[in-house]
Amino acid sequence: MPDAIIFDVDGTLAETEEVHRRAFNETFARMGLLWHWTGADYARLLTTTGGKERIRRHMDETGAPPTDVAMLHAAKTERYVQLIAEGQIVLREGIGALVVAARRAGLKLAVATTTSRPNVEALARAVWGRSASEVFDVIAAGDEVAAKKPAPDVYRLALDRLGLPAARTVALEDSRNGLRAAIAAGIPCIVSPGIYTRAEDFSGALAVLPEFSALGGLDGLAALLERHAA
Ligand code: XBP
Ligand code: MG
Repeated sequence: MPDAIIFDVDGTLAETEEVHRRAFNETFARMGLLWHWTGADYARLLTTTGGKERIRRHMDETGAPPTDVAMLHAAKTERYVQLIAEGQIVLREGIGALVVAARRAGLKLAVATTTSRPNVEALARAVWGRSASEVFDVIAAGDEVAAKKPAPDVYRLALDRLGLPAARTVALEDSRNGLRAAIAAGIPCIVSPGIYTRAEDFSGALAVLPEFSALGGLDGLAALLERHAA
């Protein structure tokens, strides 16, 4: 059994990306920018992790006039938090049960995400009715590290705060960038792709599952890790 499970947030705990996309588009319109990201645009842009980085890429690609990215992104976060609070989202299949079982078994729970802390708080409040720090022992967020996924920084920060070696933990992810980040930090990683990441290459993953419910709970998780270690 691992000592800790480290969860990605967007696409893993819940299918949040369409809420992110809506928050981006509503914010662009409210700020008077004639920008709009369709689902196809967003699928492409998502390979750049981080909202601010994604906005900068859009400006580079379209030659849009310079915009205050930090201000724009802060407004997007505010809108995203509102939308999540309005109850737009549910946990992905298997996540709720896994969190309960892991807590009961005394495992530590952590988050390693590209998104920022207010978005993790909003999600925890909406789906568990609790603050994120009541659900997770450790939260490592994108704005706390120098480089976002696929860099290992946010996973290393989570390990540091857990006080555990990588091999005693397991990561759950939905994307290739997330998988690469976990692997680069030496953490075994299980993937269940989300709506935007189904076609990605997950080589190096311990397992690729249709949903996290297919893991077979903590026993299934322990069996997978044992096979990996053998
Ligand atoms: C998810 C992301 C995030 C969200 C937007 O990556 O890339 O950027 O799309 O969040 P992962 P912010 O699930 O691999 O962590 O706008 O708050 O950056
Ligand atoms: Mg993700």
